[in-house]
Amino acid sequence: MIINDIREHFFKELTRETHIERIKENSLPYVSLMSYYRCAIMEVETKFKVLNEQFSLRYDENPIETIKSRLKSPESIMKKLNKKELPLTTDAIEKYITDIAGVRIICSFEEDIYKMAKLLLQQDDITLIEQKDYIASPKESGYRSLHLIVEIPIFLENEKRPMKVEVQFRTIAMDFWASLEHKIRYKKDIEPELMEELSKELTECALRCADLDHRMEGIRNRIKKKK
Ligand code: 0O2
Repeated sequence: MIINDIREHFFKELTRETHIERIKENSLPYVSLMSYYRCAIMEVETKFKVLNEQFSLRYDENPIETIKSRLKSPESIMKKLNKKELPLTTDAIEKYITDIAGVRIICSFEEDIYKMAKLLLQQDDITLIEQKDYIASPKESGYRSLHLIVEIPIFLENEKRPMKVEVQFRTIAMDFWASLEHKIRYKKDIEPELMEELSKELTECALRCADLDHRMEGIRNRIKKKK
């Protein structure tokens, strides 16, 4: 009896270990790819930190308020692949999902957004893949932001790998609105009629945020002129 128990235990342990080994083997390409995206985020973040540092030194200005970065979660990646009817492979992720690595640059003023975007795009290791200007043409929801999909190389032990990163530029007001709107919209227990009402109000709030941005920029420019 004891021998049988030991045998069974040994067998279970063995299958558990092989199972874990299999999972590790199968997930290695995914884990590696995510690690490359993390490196790409670091590269992009550094570029903006350097620019902010230089502006601080040369002009006594900090055009960037905050940098927030995120790697898309496995659940969101899966959802997006399913929505686009793509195979669940690392090749499909790399080729068709452009926002796995996301860097959000929160600027003080709208003008700073375009300045920072231009300075990034003129760097010779950056390739622009796509640009969506939701500041010039806000979304129906009222969402405003400048989105760039860029390709940036990361330097690994034996290779140079181009990686895609989505850079979203927002002012503090744009980010304030988008963060709260995102929270409200994802609340599952709001009835459709109330949601419609709230959506209208949120769009109105977005317009007020835009107005605030323009007024604050006006104040900044008046001070600049005086100087
Ligand atoms: P998360 O967690 O923020 O990344 P796609 O990206 O392919 O799904 P599309 O239309 O090409 O679709 O992308 P779009 O609209 O240019 O950019 C999508 C991202 O912009 C969203 O990411 C949000 O971060 C942001 N966004 C776009 N519209 C709105 C909006 O109305 N409200 C808010 N709060 N954010 C918005 P994800 O994938 O939704 O999520």
